[in-house]
Amino acid sequence: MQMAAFVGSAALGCGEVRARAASARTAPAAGRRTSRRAAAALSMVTSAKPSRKMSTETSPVTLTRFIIEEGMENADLIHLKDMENLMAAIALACKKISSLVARAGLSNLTGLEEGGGSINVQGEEQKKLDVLSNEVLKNALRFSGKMGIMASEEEDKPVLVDELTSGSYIAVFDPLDGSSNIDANIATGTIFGIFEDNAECLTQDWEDRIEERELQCMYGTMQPGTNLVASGYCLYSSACMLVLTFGNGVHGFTLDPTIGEFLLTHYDMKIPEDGKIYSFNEANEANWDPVMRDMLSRWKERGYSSRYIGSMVGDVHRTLMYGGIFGYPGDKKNKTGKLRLLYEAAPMSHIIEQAGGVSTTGTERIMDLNPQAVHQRVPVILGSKNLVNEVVEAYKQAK
Ligand code: FBP
Repeated sequence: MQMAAFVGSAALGCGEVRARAASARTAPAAGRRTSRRAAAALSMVTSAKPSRKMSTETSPVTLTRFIIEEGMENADLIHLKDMENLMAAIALACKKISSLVARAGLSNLTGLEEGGGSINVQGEEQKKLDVLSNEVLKNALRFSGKMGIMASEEEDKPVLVDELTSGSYIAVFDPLDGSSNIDANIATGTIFGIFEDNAECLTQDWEDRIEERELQCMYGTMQPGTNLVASGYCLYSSACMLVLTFGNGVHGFTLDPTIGEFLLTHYDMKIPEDGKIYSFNEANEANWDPVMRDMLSRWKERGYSSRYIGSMVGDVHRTLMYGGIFGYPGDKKNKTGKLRLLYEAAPMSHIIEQAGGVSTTGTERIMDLNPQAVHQRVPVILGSKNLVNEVVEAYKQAK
């Protein structure tokens, strides 16, 4: 739900309402009619009864205020108390990464780490901002006092948080998704998921059995999406936006650079059940299986539009807002596709399902998948319920 005022059917932001009110004061009769309505709308915006579901000029709903009130209204969401610190840490890291990304060209932060010599566990050349964003997010989480283990796209294996500042949550994250787009200032993002420690790797006294403990913690990290207690992404684009779920709906917070706060702008986001946009890297089509190739031709026959940024966060965010279908299916070259289950597909599936959409490999619900490795890849097809279910049905028929 966006903060706005309505004149006829047109949604007007504060600025627009003020502008109309000012111009109507000098305009002839017809203008005056609009001014009365615009003025009424303006007073509605400024005098709207503060609600936790809507940020207004006089009552901005910050992320922290939202989590506190969400906790007071939903006693069953037992993790929310801990989420205050955790989300404050993640929000701080995202603000920092947003500013680093925005100033990359000005501060020599574009290009490859060590001129291309730094390769991550996936065999990808790390960008300077991949490495920096990873450090920023790790440190923010480390000092939240809630984190026990962190698994990142940029870390070979899960990182244990030292005793002093550790807690019992597990964070999985892609610190800067879509890094191939950074140097061109195209939308990128951060993806994160939060689990509880279910392998007692953080609670048991391991004495000096370090390796055994590391192994146990590795297991603790590899949990199915259904165990996620919170998931989200932060989009770095024309606006910086944090979209998240605690398992009780999806909410969007836009960074207000004038006060440096994420403010609630999208309460209870719902993905349209249908859509007319497909978002796939069609360059891989020749290697897709017949079901996906047939689906693509069906979408084209129906005159759907193709939109593909090449940053999962950007493509999924648009799909959430407008409806449609996004995917990176498996193909002859990469049987399991490209996207990572633990810190890309599972958190994004949590968000999409909480917004009323569907997320699948084509044959399995992604949230049910038990990761076998931290950097395991998985075919991903997600988005509007009716579009994705049609793909699931097509795979069933193809069996
Ligand atoms: P990283 O940038 O975090 O490695 O993520 C992978 C990614 O960039 C996704 O964001 C995006 O959806 C996909 O790869 C694009 O892949 P391709 O360039 O093969 O279409």
